[in-house]
Amino acid sequence: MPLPTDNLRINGQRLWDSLQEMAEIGPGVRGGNNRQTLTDSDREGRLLFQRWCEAAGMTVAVDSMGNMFARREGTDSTLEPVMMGSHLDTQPTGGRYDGVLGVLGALEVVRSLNDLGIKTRRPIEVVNWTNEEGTRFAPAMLASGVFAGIHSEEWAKARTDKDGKSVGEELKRIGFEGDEPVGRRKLHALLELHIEQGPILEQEGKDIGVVTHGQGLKWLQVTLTGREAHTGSTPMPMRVNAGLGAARIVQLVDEIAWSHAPLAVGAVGHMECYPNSRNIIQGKVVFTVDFRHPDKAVIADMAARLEAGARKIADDIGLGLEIQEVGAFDPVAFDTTLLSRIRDAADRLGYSHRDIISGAGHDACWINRIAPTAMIFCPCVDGLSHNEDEKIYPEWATAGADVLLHAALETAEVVE
Ligand code: HGY
Ligand code: MN
Ligand code: MN
Repeated sequence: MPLPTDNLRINGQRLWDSLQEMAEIGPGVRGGNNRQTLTDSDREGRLLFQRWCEAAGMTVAVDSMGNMFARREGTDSTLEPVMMGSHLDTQPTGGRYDGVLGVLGALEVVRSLNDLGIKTRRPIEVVNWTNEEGTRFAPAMLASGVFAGIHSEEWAKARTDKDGKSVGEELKRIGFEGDEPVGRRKLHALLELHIEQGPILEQEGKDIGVVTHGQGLKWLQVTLTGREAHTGSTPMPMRVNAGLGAARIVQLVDEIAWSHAPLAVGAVGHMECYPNSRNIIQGKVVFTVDFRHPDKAVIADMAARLEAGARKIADDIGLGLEIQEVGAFDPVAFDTTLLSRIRDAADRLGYSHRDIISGAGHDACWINRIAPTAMIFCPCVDGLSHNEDEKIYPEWATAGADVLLHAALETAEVVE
């Protein structure tokens, strides 16, 4: 259904300025961001977001997992809202746009509706989900997972960071443990704008990615236990080297992923070595294997082969081995009605588009379990993300938010 004017657009300059202003909070060391969840800088970013939302005439509610919901009333406030949003937390060496574009792009949609004097039948809510990244506290998409009924609130609040601080304690400390019980708030639909974090859209010269699916993920935390000993005086046959075991398992992860080319991916991003002294053979190594694929059976095969292979490597060296699943979600298929609206909006606005599968996980993957959900991608330079050099162009952000505006308006129903 074409809108009263097909040419409704957001204010791209205002969106770009807001993205740059938010990026000043929790700066990284090379121009990106280090605004990890539930840190002081996350609190500062949340407060700025809240001020902006209130200045746009919205009321902001916070649930017991710190999820923030900025609400713009519709003409019928009894109807379930259309939600748009993503996350403001970043990786320790993250970029300015991963997650943030989805939150501030949604805020820009509301700011533009205010400018244009457009009313909608359904309320609209802009969302900031707590701990999407899963870097400080595993797993990723933690609070949207509690909201969707995947994790219990108690289990989620007990997750601890490397210093032993818990999600529950840190939520209280930064003043974002809201009164609203997580998950009580209902929604009609969710739309999430996000950067692609991959190379396809830029390589193909496409403005918009219509995200039809999200691939599945499995995080396996491996603990290898050997024996600390002197690196100089201990004969090779006497060594029980946890570091050697870790190196062989990292190699195995790569081989398993390549065996399911071209779609499978596998890597070890997190690794802690103990005691991590130059002249002590590593006594313990803890690391997380990250496997992903659009097919659930392939993920299961990769995990099974990893466990069998790790057992053999540990036995060959004489290491203790513990493997614990610390994150997992199945591949998701997003809502076809919302996807059609996204394609139609891109066509109406003159933006090129292609269907695409998300390589990264997103809060939308969990919310898709409880309400119609879809995602919109914009390109990113060289497909680079989770790197301070992450880069997008203002026109890419504008195109994504324009499409979000149109898809949200069709879903929230414009009132003449
Ligand atoms: O790991 C992910 O895919 C997301 O960036 N948290
Ligand atoms: Mn993200
Ligand atoms: Mn991310």
